[in-house]
Amino acid sequence: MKVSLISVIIGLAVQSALAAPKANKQRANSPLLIDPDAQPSLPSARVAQAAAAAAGLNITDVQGDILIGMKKNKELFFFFGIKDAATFKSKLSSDIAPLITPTVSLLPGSTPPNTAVNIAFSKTGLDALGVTDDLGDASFAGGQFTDATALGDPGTGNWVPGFAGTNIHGVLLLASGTVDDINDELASIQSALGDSVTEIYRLQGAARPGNQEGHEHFGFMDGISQPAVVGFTPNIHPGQMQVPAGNILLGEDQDATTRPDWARGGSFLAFRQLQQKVPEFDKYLVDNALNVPGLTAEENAELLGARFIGRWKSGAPIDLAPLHDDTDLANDANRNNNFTFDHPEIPGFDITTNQTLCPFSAHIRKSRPRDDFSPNESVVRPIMRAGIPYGPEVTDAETASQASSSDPSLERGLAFVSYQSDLNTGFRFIQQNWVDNANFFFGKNRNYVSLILANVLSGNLNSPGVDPIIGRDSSASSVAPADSDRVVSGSDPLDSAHLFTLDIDFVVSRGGEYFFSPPISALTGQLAQ
Ligand code: N7H
Repeated sequence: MKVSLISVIIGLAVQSALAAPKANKQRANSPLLIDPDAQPSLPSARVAQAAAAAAGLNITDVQGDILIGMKKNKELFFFFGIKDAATFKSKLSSDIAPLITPTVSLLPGSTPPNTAVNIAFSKTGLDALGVTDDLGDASFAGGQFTDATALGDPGTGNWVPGFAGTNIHGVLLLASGTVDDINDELASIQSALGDSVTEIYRLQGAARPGNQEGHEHFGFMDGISQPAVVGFTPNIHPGQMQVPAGNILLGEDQDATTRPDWARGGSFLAFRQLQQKVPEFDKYLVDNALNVPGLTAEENAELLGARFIGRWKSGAPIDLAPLHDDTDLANDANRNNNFTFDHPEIPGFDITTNQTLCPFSAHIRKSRPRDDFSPNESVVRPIMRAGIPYGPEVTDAETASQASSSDPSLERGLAFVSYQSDLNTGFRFIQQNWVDNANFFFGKNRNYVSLILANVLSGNLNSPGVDPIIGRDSSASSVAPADSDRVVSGSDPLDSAHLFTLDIDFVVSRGGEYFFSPPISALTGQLAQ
């Protein structure tokens, strides 16, 4: 049965009237963290400690960045090489380990440091320290440089030189309320480490200013949908994915891989510097605005952007607010994740064909397909996203020319960070098998979504295309060159067959590296020996 846009919207209005009461936020108490309403709040130190104790999790040994999400105000990534392993080990144990901020110190109710410090090591970094234990992750062992084309990058020509190779041994992550405080802390760390390390590259991130706090550079609120980790987040919001600690932390509950004992409570950190072409993205939306009756041209351009992402700029999901942004919905953590892409309450709605509400290609549907893998989201690929925007705001000159400046000091984007216990089933799987897979549902998981697949095969549906934001088809024998056409369907709510040809990469990979963020105890133990 065909369902009109209008009947779908009426069905949604009924659902919205039955919405749960608004969540009460527990505020973070430090200028080093932001806490926008749309993001899930952190548990208090007391509540998290009780949950952790019950689950056998030691959150005073887990580094602070891993579980708190995209909440840093200012954050510096300082990438280094180790020149003198013996001195570095000794300083790591005596001077650096005491500075490392555990999870519990960043939670409401605790006394946070002025500047939080975390540290993580690449495979070549562990090798340099003489730590050769197998951590059980082939992608980590191989490093990101050799993984570039598998991730859809058009080679490594656009990579920051420091990332192109295997010279980066580690990264220090410093977060604070001000860049000055970060620089002071870094200076004292550098003075402690002396010549045992050398700087390879640094990237300064910052939450965007004013009412854009928490929004990434295209303007969309980020960090809304994060997994609730058993033993850390006891209060789960409706629609939040609950995952065992072993999905994010090595050696914890339901981590199926054998790990060295000393690595328990650590996590793999995928870092990517992702440049965002903001004026070009905005121009594309205006030039290709939708044609939904009753909306202005500007609203039709905004709607196309929202359908590329799957959320409005406020963070409201289009699956619940299909035609207009809804800030109240966005800011209510009890509602802003409470959707599955399926709508049994709407008569005749068929999740396998109906893209009226959210396209199959939308960024959030590609990266978390929810009920497309029904029943009960059976294929879970949890990652804890912990990135931060970098670079300045768009200048007036860029807005006027509708093009990003070539001035390197004006580069902007997302310092993408995700934590997971297995790169190949976490970040890498999402990027390769869902985001970069133009056929998405044709993939290895065809049995889960066989109905959708059947619709595509029988010609009732177009191939969804790659994720319009970060997807680049990597299935061919060689990856397509930068800015080659990417074709996306489903983005027009009135005509899902309408194809959008994206002739520019809105997001450009500048490279990155895979790291292991060890438990704090390892900094004075295994890594210092
Ligand atoms: Fe995405 N964006 O603004 O377009 N992302 N992302 N991401 N992302 C999300 O729910 C964005 C990137 C995920 O559970 C939102 O938090 C940008 C990579 C996942 O429903 C927005 C870039 C990968 C989710 C963005 C970028 C992911 C998610 C909605 C790069 C992994 C949660 C807010 C410049 C391979 C999906 C939210 C869920 C959400 C944006 C990168 C994954 C607005 C600009 C590389 C799993």
